[in-house]
Amino acid sequence: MKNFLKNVRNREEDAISISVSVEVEEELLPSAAGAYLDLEKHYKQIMLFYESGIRQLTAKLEILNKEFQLCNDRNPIENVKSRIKTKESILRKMEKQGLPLTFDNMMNYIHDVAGIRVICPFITDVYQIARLLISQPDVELVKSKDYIREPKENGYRSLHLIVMVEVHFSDRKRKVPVEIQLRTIAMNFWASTEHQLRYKKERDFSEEIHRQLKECADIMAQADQRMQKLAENLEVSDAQDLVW
Ligand code: 0O2
Repeated sequence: MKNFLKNVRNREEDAISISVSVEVEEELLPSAAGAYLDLEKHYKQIMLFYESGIRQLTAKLEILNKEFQLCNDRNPIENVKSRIKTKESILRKMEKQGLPLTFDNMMNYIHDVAGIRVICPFITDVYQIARLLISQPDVELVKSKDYIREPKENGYRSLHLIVMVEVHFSDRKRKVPVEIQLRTIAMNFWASTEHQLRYKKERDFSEEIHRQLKECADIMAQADQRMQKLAENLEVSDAQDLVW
């Protein structure tokens, strides 16, 4: 009995919200277990909400890619990956922002619980796909950060969008926030490898390592520019599309 109680308590602490407190007095066991089950169910419902937003947007991206392929004989999207942020990562972000750990705060202030990464061959593809997506009536742009035009200090490049996408559930229509990161293959090569080396490890890199990482990012950016020029010369892409 004691072990079971301990188990309930540990699993409850793992959960995202601390707004439901579970008593661990032995006589309160039935309601404690009930509260835990409710919490689990609520969490699953919320995750379904985010998962549905991802599905809706990935379907749109697939359609855009196929349509473009039919008209232009090439794919502007190399690949699409999606993820739901882990509970640990959500909690870390909320704690960092000083937010009380409640479902409401998660849904109102953490906009990258659902994330999609879109990898494109050319820079023009990145902007074109982004524009086509947000021009759809059921996709609302909430925020954008153009780290391609203004790369981060360490050389990170990507176009970040926070969008609200409409999803129809059995009884109502809801707007789901999703973060979309769009970048070229070269930008993704840098970001993925740099992530392996450093991101989130909070490891202190020497000035020299920073310099080398930045240099690699610049080499990738130069390669992107050259491929972009080639694509324009070969009329595979249009410089007019370099607009956000
Ligand atoms: P993960 O594992 O991808 O989820 P905001 O959301 O606007 O309050 P935030 O969260 O700092 O502020 O957003 P920002 O700056 O737009 O970037 C967040 C995400 O971009 C990160 O998510 C990474 O995916 C990616 N990113 C940003 N900077 C870097 C970088 O220097 N290197 C790499 N490799 N990726 C980067 P998470 O939540 O940190 O991680």
